[in-house]
Amino acid sequence: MTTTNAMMNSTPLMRIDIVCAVPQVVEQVLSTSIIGRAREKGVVEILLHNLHDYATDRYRHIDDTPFGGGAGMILSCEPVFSCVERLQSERTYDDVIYMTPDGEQLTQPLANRLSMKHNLILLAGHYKGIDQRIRDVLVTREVSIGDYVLTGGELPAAVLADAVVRLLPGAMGDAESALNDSFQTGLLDYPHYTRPADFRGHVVPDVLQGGNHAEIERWREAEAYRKTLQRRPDMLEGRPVVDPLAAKNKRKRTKPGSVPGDTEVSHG
Ligand code: 6GU
Repeated sequence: MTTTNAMMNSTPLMRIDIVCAVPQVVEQVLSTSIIGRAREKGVVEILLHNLHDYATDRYRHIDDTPFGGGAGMILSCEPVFSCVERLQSERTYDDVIYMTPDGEQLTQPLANRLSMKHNLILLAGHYKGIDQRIRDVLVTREVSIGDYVLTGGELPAAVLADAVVRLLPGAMGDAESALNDSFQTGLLDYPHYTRPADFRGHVVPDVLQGGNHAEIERWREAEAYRKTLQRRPDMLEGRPVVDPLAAKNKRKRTKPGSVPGDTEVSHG
């Protein structure tokens, strides 16, 4: 796709600065597909900063052994303070987010809230840990992408950026509006099919091949509900029990905001 001037937003809605040891990993992921196009269109500006560029010794070391002993290397204060303070001298940041498995878990409501911010710094460690003083002084929020451990914060930073940027107005076409995503609707997604209608005897449900849109909508909601009940009953807690196939007038999918703890996205 080519980017025309008409498509360019003069000021991006959001700027994300990612501070890490291996920017190539993040750059690759965030240059592709919807996020890559959002950057081309000027919806978001994402800048990568290599901590090695802020090292003070000639071997560009950014880590050192831990006080008190133990295995693994610890990301040092100097390169991180130097990089983050330089950024902060140029603009005000809403948050400096440290990606760490002991942070608050990334959920759709958190992604929604972060999508309302204008300037974010994402800090990714790549070692056993980072000097606690970085967390005490610079970091305003700590986020994990789930209960498992990765070798570095680069992929988590890319995951967070992806989850947030796709919510920005203009990042996706209206048809794919992020508001219809699982976790925004409060239900898991219904099954999708495309041609052919019969693939090696596996057939597409009849209802989808007919043109009755109300019926299709009811089928999709019933399937979404069934899958959610089966796989994630916890998501249905506090939600009125409805049988979508029986509820003729109540065809509307649940709006974002109706699930406890959920946050409606409105950039208006
Ligand atoms: Cl944010 N960082 C690392 N290193 N591992 C993780 C994570 C973050 N979230 C889940 N596992």
